[in-house]
Amino acid sequence: MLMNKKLTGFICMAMMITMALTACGGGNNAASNAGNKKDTEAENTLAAATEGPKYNFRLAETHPADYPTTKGDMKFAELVKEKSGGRITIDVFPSAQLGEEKSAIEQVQLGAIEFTRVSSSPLGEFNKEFGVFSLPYIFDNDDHVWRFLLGDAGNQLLDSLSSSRLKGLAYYSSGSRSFYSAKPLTSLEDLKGLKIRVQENQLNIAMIDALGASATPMSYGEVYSSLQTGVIDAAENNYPSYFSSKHFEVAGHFILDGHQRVPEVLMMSKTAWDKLSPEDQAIINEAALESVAFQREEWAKYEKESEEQVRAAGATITKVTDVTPWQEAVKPVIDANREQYKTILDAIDAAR
Ligand code: GTR
Repeated sequence: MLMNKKLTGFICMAMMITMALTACGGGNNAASNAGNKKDTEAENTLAAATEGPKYNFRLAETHPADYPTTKGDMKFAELVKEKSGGRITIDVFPSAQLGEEKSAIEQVQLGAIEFTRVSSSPLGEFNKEFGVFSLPYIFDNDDHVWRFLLGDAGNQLLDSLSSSRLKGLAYYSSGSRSFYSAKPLTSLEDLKGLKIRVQENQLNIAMIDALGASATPMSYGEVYSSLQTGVIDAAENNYPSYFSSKHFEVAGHFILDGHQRVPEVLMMSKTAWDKLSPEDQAIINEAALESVAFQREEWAKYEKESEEQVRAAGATITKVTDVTPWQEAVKPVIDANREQYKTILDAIDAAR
């Protein structure tokens, strides 16, 4: 960060000199001298980034290559390569090739894999603070989530990952999660007694219990066959995952209650991070943050497209018009955890 600020400062200064000389009628020579200086500074930036050790890192991703989180990862890798003058490369491994999320987090903690993009929900088992996102109905909408994530509390939360041997880099969009099943789902009552797959986080079990169903935590990759063979009756996710994983083929009833908004997290192994120079850390950090806007755009497009696709495929979609009974049913889960998450919940309320 320091180096880049300094160099960006030089470039700005060079640009100001150019503008000032031109405005004062400094003539072509003066302007082009300043222009030369600017070119030299820019070359220096690149030279400084290009010098130093070479790295080839790996990034573990659960989703396939065309999914918005994977596209975000790839944008991140591209920016890192560019900013380091090709010195730091990151190979993105999509479709859980390096393991399901829980295992990816463990490997990143150990430094066996340098990067991963995972959901906050399984991450909550490695860093309690992240459990907050598994509490149901705490956000009103996507804007509310992003106001929180981009504020101080969201940043502190990312920083808190260092105590879990992880370096949090950025959040990505993940919309809201709702239930789906092969059985008709048109009201809260329909969930009663169902075996519902949840992400691997204890709070999800409490939430499903409170809704009168029984929770089966399992990894994402197992859900399709478990729905197909009847090991579970239902699952829950956002439109993009419901579509991309083809769960809609084996669970064609989707009820939009939007119980959770669980952001995605891009992170690095703390062990690998600590070995980097401050300049390289700055490159990684900047690239991660710059990739967010791109991921959010890709998300918005894909969310719309996946809704259209599952509707076209004949899925039955029910919108919950009054979410109050759902919120009341899960209130005991919030009450039981309010104290533990008080500071973060207050920050979430303040971002409302
Ligand atoms: C998706 C998320 C994945 C994974 C999956 C799941 O929304 O993007 O990282 O956590 O949910 O339900 O396991």
